[in-house]
Amino acid sequence: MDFTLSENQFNLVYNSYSFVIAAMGAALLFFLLIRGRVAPRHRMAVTLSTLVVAIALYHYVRIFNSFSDSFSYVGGEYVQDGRPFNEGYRYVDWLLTVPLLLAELVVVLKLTAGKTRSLLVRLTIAAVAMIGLGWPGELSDPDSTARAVWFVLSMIPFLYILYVLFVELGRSLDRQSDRVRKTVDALRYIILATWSIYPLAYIAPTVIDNPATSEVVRQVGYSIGDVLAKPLFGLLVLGIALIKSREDGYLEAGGADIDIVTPDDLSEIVNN
Ligand code: RET
Repeated sequence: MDFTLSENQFNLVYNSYSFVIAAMGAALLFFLLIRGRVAPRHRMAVTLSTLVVAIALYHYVRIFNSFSDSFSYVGGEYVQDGRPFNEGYRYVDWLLTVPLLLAELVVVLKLTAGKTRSLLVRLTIAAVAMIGLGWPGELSDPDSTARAVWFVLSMIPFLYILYVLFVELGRSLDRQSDRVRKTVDALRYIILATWSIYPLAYIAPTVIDNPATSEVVRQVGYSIGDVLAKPLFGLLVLGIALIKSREDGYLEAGGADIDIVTPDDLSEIVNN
């Protein structure tokens, strides 16, 4: 659907993409630089975070260019009359990164091999289903029944993922130390809060009548979600990997006493 954005609306979306690119790039460098401070047996989680932000960095450059190319500046406004904006980059990005994000959380816990496998398989299938079922709805008309049906279908795997994280993962936490358990507990609430941004942004075109406003809300919403769900989440998982490294007695010269996040910080974030 072609529409027109005011200069401020266009810039808000444009700048939010630019912000995400900077955040992903910085996170990529940070995860690469920090990995030596994590004990080798806990590095897999950091490697997965590194991949996630690298994949997102690439896709956001594509999204940014596709968005800019679809508009021309005419009479003080941005008219979407160019090449169609390709939302597909976002879904391909999620298809790759959401299973990796869930894997981060699972592998950092170092559960038994059987439990890890079973969680990874089920969470990956659910993540792929959630995104695959959301995509056809994204392409359909905002007020169509089709969009509502795809939304509901996509919510099923979404709720299943939350069930696995809150109920099943909860049961496997008994063997973790107090600090790790508290951090993981907070992390699950952070997933709940940040991942809920996506379905909300998705329904923006249905609940907001003005197509320009709803497009801005959707794009900025997804961008905020991506910064919280990828770099921030990666930092929190890194926090767990560092706690576990220290619990295992891994001391790296000069690097033993950094604390990215403490369980106290996390409970503060969650409680506020
Ligand atoms: C869709 C479609 C509508 C229903 C639901 C959705 C959920 C999307 C989610 C995406 C999470 C993406 C992340 C990306 C970060 O890397 C597909 C919008 C429930 C939860 C975490």
